[in-house]
Amino acid sequence: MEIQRKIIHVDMDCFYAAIEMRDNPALVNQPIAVGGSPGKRGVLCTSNYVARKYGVKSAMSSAYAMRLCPHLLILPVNMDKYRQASALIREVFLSYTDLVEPLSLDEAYLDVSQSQQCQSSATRIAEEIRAKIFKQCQLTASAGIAPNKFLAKVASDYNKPNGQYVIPPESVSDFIKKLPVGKIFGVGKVTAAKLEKHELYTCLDLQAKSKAYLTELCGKFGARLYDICRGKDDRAVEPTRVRKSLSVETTFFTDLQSLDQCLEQLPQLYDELVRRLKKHSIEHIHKQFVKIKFHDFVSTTVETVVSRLSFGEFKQLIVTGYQRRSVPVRLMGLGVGLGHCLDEFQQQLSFLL
Ligand code: TTP
Ligand code: MG
Repeated sequence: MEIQRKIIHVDMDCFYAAIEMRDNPALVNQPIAVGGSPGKRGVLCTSNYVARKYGVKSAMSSAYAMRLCPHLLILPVNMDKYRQASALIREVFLSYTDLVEPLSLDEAYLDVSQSQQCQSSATRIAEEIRAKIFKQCQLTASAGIAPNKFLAKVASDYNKPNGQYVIPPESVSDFIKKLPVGKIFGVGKVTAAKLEKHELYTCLDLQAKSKAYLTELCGKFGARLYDICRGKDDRAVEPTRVRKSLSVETTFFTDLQSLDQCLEQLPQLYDELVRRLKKHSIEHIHKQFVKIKFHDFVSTTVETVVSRLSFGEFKQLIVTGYQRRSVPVRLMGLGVGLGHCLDEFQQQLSFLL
C-alpha cells in the first residue's frame, strides 16, 4: 500500500514588497514595487497588492509598470534583507521537520508526514508555522496542505494572501476534476493554448485521454500530465536540493554595437561573478558559459567544460557567441556550472539566489 504523505507548501505573500512595507509602514497603502529603475531598462521583482490592482506584476519592465500606474513607487532591491528574513522563515520550518525543500527565498515544500506536533495535524502545523513566521518576521505567509507537492502548491495559491487551503486525500479526485489545465506547473501559455485547441480545459478533460495521446500532443511532458491530471505526484521533498549553476548578467543601457564593445564589458562582469563565487565559497566548477541576448531578444548560450574559472575562456565564448549573429547586443551574462561541493543545508541556504 502506498504511504499517505502530508505535504505543506508555504509561500510568502508579495515577499520583497512585504519586507519593504514592514520596514516603512507609510508605504502600506501606496502602490509599490521592488526592482530596477525604469531609466535603466529595469524589471520588477514583485509588487504589493495595491499595485497589482493596476496590473503591475513580477518580471514586468519597470518602464511599462510606470505607464500602468504612474504613481508607482519602485524601491531598489535589498537582497541581504530578504535573505535574512528567508533564513528566519526556514528556521521555523526546520522546527517541524528536517524535510524542507526550499524553492526560492520565499517558498518551500515541507514533508510533515512524520511530524508529531499539533497531534500530527498538518493543517494545524501550517497554521502554527504561519503564526510563528508572523511573530518572528511580521510577514504573512500562505500555505497549501495536500498529499503531494503538486496539489500543495496549487492549494497555497487558493487563499492567498495570508490564508491556507487543505486538500485532504478523500477530496483529491473532486478537486482535481475542476482544476484548469493552466494551473498545472509546467503548463505555460503555449501548452495551455495547445490543450485548449483540443478542447482540453480541465484535468477532467485530460483524464479522458490516454497516455499515448497526451505524449503525442505534449512530448515527454505528456506522461507527467497523465499522472498530474489524476492528482498523482510521487516526487519526494528533497532537502538537499542544490543549485546547479550561478550566473551574473547585465542589460546594457544602450545596445553594444561590436565585438570589441562586448569584450570591453567582460572585466566588470567577470569581477562580479568572482565576487559571487567567493561569497558562496564555491570552488568546484565544471562548466563556464556565456549568454548573449541580441537587440531582437534572440538569445544564445555558449559553454565549455573547465575545471577552473578562466577569464580567457570567457573571452573565447563571447567571440563565438557574438559571431553567431554579429548584430547589436542587449544583454550579456557569464555563468558557471557547479560541481558537487555543496550538500550541507546551511551551505544550500546561503546559495539560494
Ligand atoms: P513569488 O512568490 O512568485 O511572488 P511574491 O511572493 O512577491 O507574491 P505572491 O504573494 O504572489 O507570492 O516570488 C517571491 C519573491 O521572488 C518576490 O517577492 C520577488 C522574487 N521574484 C523575482 O525577483 N522575480 C520574479 O520574476 C518573481 C516571480 C519573483
Ligand atoms: Mg510568494
